[in-house]
Amino acid sequence: MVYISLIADIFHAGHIRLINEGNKYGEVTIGLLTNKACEELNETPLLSYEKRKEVLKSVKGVKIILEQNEASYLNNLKKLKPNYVVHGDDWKNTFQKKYRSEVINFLKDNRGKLIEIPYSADVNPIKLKEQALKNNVGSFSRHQMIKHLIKTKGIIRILEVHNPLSALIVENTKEKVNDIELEFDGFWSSSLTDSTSKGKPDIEAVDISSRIKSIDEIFDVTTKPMIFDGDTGGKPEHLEFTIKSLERVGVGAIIIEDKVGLKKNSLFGNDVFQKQDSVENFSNKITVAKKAQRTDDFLVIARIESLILENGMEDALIRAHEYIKAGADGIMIHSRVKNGLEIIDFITKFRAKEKDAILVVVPTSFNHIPFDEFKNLGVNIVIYANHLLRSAYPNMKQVASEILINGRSLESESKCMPIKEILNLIPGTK
Ligand code: SPV
Ligand code: MG
Repeated sequence: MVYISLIADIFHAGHIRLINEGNKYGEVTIGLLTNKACEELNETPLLSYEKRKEVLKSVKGVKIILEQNEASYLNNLKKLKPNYVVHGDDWKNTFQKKYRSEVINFLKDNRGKLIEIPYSADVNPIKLKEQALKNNVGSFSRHQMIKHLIKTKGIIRILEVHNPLSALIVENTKEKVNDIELEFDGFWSSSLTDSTSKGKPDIEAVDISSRIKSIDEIFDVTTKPMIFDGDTGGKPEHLEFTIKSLERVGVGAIIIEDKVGLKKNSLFGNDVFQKQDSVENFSNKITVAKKAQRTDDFLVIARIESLILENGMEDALIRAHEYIKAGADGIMIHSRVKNGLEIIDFITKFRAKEKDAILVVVPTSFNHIPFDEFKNLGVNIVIYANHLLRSAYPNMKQVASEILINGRSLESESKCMPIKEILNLIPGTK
């Protein structure tokens, strides 16, 4: 028996070479990685497990396909006791080398052998996948991706965007950390940064048509999914139309907050007058929003302002359970307490009772808490809500001042990207 472990999301010649090699030694069993196992490898397949299996079933030389439910091969190897495992030699020097060592040790103890074939450098699955995403190939389209990503990854990272250029930064930033390629999972359309970039206060003064036009422009040049900051959601009768418009353009989720009257930004706290809605009214708004959506995939997340307005932990927890009862897919809990104890207290108490509801945090004040800690606490979405606008503004302001002070731009050049770079920034400029 020959065991080959595959994700086989985009099936290519490299897979065929592996399977052909396997057939030289015996009958090939494929351990097809489930979405959970893919997540351990930081991979999010475009295609569902069933679709990937369907393709593999028709491939010559594949005898059996079964689930590999973990990134580690050990459970399947113990069950199957194969004589051979076949793999590309690319895993020797990546974070997957620990799985390789496990396989080698197991086979040594069980009189098996690892066959490694040169990795096919002519096929670049990452490039293929990027291309596929750009062309909207795959089982999931943009409006479904927020729900799908939470289901497969457990937790996702979202970064604020306020125009197409900032969205392209979020779209394309990738960093290898401890051998794992990291990127943001999607965009946050922030009411704070969308209105600020338009020179208006964050008081629902930018109307929904303008907000949606901005999203359209962002979606023209990107592929990642978006969560929309819906402020209070307005009147329930109006919210119905907002939800339908958001779904139509391809937004995956809306977050609405339980405030009434003239909405002010939460980070002001009680320095300005802000009032929380009643549980009954806001629950009704949630129910209306859920009824308005046309697809199964759109998420309505209820944002609780009890901690921001110092109405207490008890109030926040009661509201969380009531809002979920009213139909909310999840809760966003906001807090201004810098040391993070309040937010951790809420998360722990909430998760003790609500196992499945989506939980969202916005670590602007408690910004020392790392993503992985939120992951361990059972958070599902971490939104970095305003950082691209806040980081761009100081530099622009300083350059404007310097040009006045110096009567020329020479002194500011080091703060500016080279002209050549900006000319080549956007593909298709030339
Ligand atoms: C936003 O980004 O507009 C938000 C989050 O609503 S916060 O500004 O922290 O209230
Ligand atoms: Mg907002």
